[in-house]
Amino acid sequence: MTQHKSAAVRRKEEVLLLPDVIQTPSMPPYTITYFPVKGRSGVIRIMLADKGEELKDIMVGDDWQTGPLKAECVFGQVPKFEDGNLVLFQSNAILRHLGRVHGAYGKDNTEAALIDMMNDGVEELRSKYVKLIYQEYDTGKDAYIKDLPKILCNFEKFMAQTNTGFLVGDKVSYADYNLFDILLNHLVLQPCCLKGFPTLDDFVKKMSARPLIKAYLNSEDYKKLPINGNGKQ
Ligand code: GTB
Repeated sequence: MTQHKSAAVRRKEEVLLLPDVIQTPSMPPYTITYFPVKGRSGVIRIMLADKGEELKDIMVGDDWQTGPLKAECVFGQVPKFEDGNLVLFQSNAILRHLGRVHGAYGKDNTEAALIDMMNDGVEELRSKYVKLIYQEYDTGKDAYIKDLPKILCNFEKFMAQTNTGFLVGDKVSYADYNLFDILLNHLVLQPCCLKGFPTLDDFVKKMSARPLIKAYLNSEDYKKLPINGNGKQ
């Protein structure tokens, strides 16, 4: 697959070419505009932390509906993500962009297709999770937790069969970051949810131990953000 360079990568390369006197010490990072929660920004934050990339935050409040941002959002929702002049909405499109730019989209079209497939599976799980959290937490949590093993089993089987510690191929992909993020949410919802899923359990441990992810998970930046906007988790 062709690897496109992000504006952040290009800027780093350009700065290296500049004479010392006009080098600027701080380069503009990627920017995310979102509510002050992990939500759909969580995986983007984890992925960029693992890639050693900076992320500038623009936090929006509940009053965002009345300002100019809402109209600017292509689908009326955040996150909004900026990579130089490129402005993206839709969290999975943002992940795929970062996957292409940072070499986390498989080694060929076959792997890319399988990575997309697994990410669609993660999105289905995330959508169910969001519905539970925002619409039926008090009435639906027991049924959700009862049903969860059926869904986790699909990821467990697929990853066990890949047998590399990742969903597809032998390198971390954008779908791995997405699975990792949603599994972290589920470990808060139901701490024992990975019991009986040794491959997923091992995956979470290994992802958590990647040095830059470990540092990020231990940081105030990570800890200060609640998972969701309504106090439920
Ligand atoms: N399909 C879009 C995407 O993937 O980016 C969905 C974006 C979306 O749902 N945005 C919500 C929004 O803008 C906030 S994320 N709401 C304001 C509005 O519609 O006016 C809500 C959310 C919280 C937590 C999780 N989670 O934990 O996974 C996911 C989504």
